[in-house]
Amino acid sequence: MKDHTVIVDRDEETLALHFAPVFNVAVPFIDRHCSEGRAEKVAIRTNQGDEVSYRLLAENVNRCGNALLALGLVRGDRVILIVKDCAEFFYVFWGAIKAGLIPVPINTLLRAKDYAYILADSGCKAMIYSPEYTIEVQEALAQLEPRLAHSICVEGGNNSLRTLISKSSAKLEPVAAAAGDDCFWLYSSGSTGSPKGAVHRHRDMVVSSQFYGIEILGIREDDVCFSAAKLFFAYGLGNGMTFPLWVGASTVLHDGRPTPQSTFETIERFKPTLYFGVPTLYAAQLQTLATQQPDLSSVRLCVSAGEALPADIFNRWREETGLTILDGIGSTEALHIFISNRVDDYMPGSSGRVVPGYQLQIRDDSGQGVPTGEPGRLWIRGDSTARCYWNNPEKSKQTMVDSWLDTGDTYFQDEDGYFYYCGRNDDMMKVGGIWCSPFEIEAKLIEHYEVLEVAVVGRADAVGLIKPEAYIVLKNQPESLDAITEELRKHCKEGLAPYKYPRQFHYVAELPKTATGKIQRYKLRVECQHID
Ligand code: 3UK
Repeated sequence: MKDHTVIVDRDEETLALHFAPVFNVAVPFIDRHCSEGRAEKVAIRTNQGDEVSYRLLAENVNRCGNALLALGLVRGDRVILIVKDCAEFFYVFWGAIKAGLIPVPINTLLRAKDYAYILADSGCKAMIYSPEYTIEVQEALAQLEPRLAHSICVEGGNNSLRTLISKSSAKLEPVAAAAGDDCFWLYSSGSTGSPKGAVHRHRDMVVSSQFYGIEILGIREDDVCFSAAKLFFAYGLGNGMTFPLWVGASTVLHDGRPTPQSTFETIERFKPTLYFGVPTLYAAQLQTLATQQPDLSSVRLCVSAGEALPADIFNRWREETGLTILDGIGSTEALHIFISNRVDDYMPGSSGRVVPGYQLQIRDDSGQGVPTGEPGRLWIRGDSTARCYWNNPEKSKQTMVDSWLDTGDTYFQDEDGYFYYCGRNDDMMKVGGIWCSPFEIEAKLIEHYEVLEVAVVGRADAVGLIKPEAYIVLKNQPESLDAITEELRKHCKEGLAPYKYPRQFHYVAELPKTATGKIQRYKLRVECQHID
């Protein structure tokens, strides 16, 4: 086998991938397309009007890799990306990998405090950021001790990434890596508020592209992908970058907020064939469809993940658009989707069946498999799962056991093999497909001088999607509950990522607690005593 190649063995039942002993994943994802005759094909289109061919992509990946090496970075050094969806995201991500560095894309919706934590935890040597995030980034850098060696803005000025790229050579030899070597990290939120870096290997993106991208989506060279979920999420990274690059297809990037308006406009303008959303966005888009009829005729298939897709949204979307939404569950640790519905085999309200290449087990509290129909904790095994959490042996030991991964989710499987989501095993919730820790929102609210005690829980809205709600014991009876609510909402929005504020505030005389003083959040989900 030649260097950097993958051989796919597929029969009816199983799928096996064989990697060359010398394997840098940037070669099959980026360089291969030029040698396979796709150099002039458009790889990336953006809402800013950019068009990047596979040739230009390969050259700019090399330039970017050279620019990072010229800073003095050495093999294994981490490069943080706080970068919006744009072509430079691709250049930094793949340039780093090709040069033997570890790219670490992070959520661009976070705040200075979160960035400071991740910058310190990762021990990164460089950080690349889009100009939109300058204020939060500078505040994070000011908190860092020792100072970060290199922070580089994508554009503007003589030291911007664009300038560095333009001055660097378009030739770069890939670092000789192995399929099992560390390649990139993705941070996942923890219930106690500190994100954990999931360490992924060179082979992982190949595995998810082949197993989910090709086997489930049937992605082909003539597809055009558009992911409303951003590239910094493992979900968006697969949808909007790795899957299209694996088969030489095209991707459409939008650097703004995904709203019904912006997503419909993007679909009409760029005519994607595969559209990737999250349940809250599908629900909002359905509302818009009541008054507008965007042309969605280019789309052959829709995908949903991040949180469970209610059957009602699936059904109404089909009625309105004629399109099927494939719900599937994935995770940052698994890299992408491992249980999914299929075009010719789906069950509304279910996550579907196992994706080829993965194994699943539903276990009871003692670790034994449960009978069909019984809920239990879902464990998965597959070759795309993270090797460990960076710098966190305790959490790694609990979560990654004998090549199995604990998803933290409760599931049951029915007689026909469909898997049904029953909830998390911790207090974490998904809001708009993004992690939200109740403890983090509580910590913010308790900072406010009028708040004595607080508990935050997730509650399903009218269409069955979870939203955070706060139960608050105030120190003093306020003159106006509306005014205090407005103030608390503002307080949250200023100090937390924008999607993390409570949608409802309930004022209560006391919170339900156990004998040992632990708040009983499950009781709040059921009922509460209002004083308003
Ligand atoms: C929940 C779902 C029910 C579940 C992700 C697709 O969401 C992704 O990764 P995260 O690390 O979160 C993982 C957790 O989110 N979840 C995700 N999808 C579903 N619950 N139905 C679903 N369809 O709790 C899971 O453990 O943010 C999704 C691809 C890659 C991903 N990283």
